[in-house]
Amino acid sequence: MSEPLNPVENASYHAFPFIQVTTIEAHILEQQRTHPEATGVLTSLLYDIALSAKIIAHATTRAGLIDVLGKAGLENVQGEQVARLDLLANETLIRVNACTGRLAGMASEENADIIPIPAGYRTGPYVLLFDPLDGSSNTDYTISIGTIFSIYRRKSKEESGQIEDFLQPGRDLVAAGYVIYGNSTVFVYSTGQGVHGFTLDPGVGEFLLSHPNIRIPDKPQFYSVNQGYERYWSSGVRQFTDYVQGKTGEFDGGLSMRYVGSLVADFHRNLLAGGIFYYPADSKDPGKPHGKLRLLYECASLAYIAEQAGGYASDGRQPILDIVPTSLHQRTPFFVGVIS
Ligand code: AHM
Ligand code: MG
Repeated sequence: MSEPLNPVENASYHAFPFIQVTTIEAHILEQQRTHPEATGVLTSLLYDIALSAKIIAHATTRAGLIDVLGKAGLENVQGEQVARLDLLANETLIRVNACTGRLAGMASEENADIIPIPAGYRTGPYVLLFDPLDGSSNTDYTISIGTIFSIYRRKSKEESGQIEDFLQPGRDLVAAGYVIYGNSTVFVYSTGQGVHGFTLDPGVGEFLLSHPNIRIPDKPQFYSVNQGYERYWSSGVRQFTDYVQGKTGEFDGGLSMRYVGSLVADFHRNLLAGGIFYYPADSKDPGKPHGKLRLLYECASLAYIAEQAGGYASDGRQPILDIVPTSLHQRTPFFVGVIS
């Protein structure tokens, strides 16, 4: 029998299994090193988004204790009721990012127009788009919600960002990601070099690498769709649903159904466990013939993450990343995940 290691005499002894601790900042810097031409602006911008997420998480985790629940009594540009946490998350992202000199402008699901950089502040090479608090109809019920973001390089030469800087196809994304505020807060991002996830350690206030190189499993487990709207679907979407339910003989009797009603939560689960999320076009509301989800604030970013993780995303006809947007708040049918 071999002698137990003596921690004093053996440098290789560890009381706990050795786990490398990587902060999000160290990870982004490491990825930047593979791009010698990088200036560090993108790295700092991603870190600013992580800071915004910490501030938002600080509010969401205390939501029943501080006065942030309920509706704000306003309608947004989409004609939807704005939750007070929507406003808090939106204001946080705008205030953290407006004056850093890294952006030429921002666009938010909550704002009708481009959010300019305040007069007197420097502008930068990127534009930032976000859904500040996705799934906010769930905020009052302690259900997971999230932030979704995308970053493009500006195209225009003017000082402040122009509409063409924002209406870029997902293929031109420089970086994208999301934050999920669930039983823990997890930040997932990609700069085109795989997908990486970080869990917020609230004790030290840092996002630490917890999910390196996420790959979506080839074999789907779940399908996620609001089946309450089935009567408004096309026959094609109904057939697709029969298929994922195994009614046409696939998937050993069918996939299991999971639907939270927070896109970030449904997407995150399916990314890690394997599955498909869809929000198809429906005839429920003649004002929204392309479904509910927004191309620029929700779908392009998650499509980019899905493709980087080995999955796909489509509007039913073409890859989401190939769609050239024509307006800031345009909606699209969305099918994302893996089906094999
Ligand atoms: P939001 O950005 O205003 O929260 O709306 C988007 C949300 C998604 O998170 C979710 O997938 C969808 O709306 C749920 O809609 P529905 O209640 O119609 O199923
Ligand atoms: Mg949303």
